[in-house]
Amino acid sequence: MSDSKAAVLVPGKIHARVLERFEGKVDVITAPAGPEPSLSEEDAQRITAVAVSGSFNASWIDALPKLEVIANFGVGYDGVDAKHAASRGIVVTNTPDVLNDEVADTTIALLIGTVRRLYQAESHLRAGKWEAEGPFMLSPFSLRNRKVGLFGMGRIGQEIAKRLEPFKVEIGYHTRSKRPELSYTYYGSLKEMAQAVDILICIVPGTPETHKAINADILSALGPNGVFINVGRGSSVDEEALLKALQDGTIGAAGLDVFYAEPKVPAGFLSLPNVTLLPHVASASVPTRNAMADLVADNVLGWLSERKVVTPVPETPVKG
Ligand code: NAP
Ligand code: 8YV
Repeated sequence: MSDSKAAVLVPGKIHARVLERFEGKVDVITAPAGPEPSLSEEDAQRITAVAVSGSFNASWIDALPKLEVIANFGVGYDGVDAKHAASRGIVVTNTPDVLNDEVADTTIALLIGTVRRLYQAESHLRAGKWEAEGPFMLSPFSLRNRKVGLFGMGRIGQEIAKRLEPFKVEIGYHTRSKRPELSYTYYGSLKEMAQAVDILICIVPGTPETHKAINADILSALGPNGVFINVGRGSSVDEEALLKALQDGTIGAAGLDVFYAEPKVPAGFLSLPNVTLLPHVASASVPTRNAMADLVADNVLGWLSERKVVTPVPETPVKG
């Protein structure tokens, strides 16, 4: 390794394109991911940038005295301690916007798949049951005459809402601040919205405020015809309460792309007929993940060459 190049730490795995973009421009230092840093003192003293997909906590940040920038692979940066980084003057970046359309498309697919039990219908066909036993059951639910409430109406939430318009459903949302430019119904509280709608889509970031916000009380307000879709973060859901609500008919169905302790999925969900489960794939297409990888590389290389980043997070604002 040449000392003249900047040293960039990649803890754990990252999209291959990030590493391709770094080739010949920086020295990449790899380390096993985990709660505590595992690095030589020599490497720790050299590292000025980090590219991470997953978690980067205060212990890692404090192990790197020369650290200047942390580029997160993903728009949600709940795994990175951005407040701690800000207190040390370290810039944090994420990957907003380039994934909005992909995630919104996947949300609509997950919603319809869940409401109409399409994944279960395909399993029926694949198992030879169509021929052996007859047609798949009628889906208990439909999108017809539905009211949809979005918990979160940011970059992705707005793309989901736009896609819902042609489905002729009523659309509302709950966020902390009303967006007067939007014509959708605003609800001042999550509970009020859960009472008023019968499909609830979660697309808020994972924060202390949204932690387990979807609890037994909210699910009970959503009601027995209610459908819950989560494409935000698993941490926003009390999974025990959700499992119970699906088992005892407190709500009707759920479609989940994200889980509290990924990649672990509570076993109870696997045997339920009224749940559709995806392994966190909302942005997982080759073109969209390439665009996210490019943004990570642009942020790191831009900072190292010109002290400029494309997409800083609000906790660490930097002039582009
Ligand atoms: P964004 O533009 O920052 O929007 C976040 C929205 O959540 C805003 O409308 C915000 O409104 C609202 N919000 C935040 N905290 C809230 C709270 N305590 N109560 C109510 N509303 C709250 O973010 P985005 O780009 O749309 O992404 C949203 C999240 O989606 C990401 O952070 C990530 O966790 C998740 N995501 C998941 C996948 C996946 O693969 N499943 C892919 C991409 C993103 P206010 O600030 O007015 O409250
Ligand atoms: C990615 C995401 O799957 O952008 C996000 O916040 O959750 C997803 O797009 C993830 O960040 C990469 O592993």
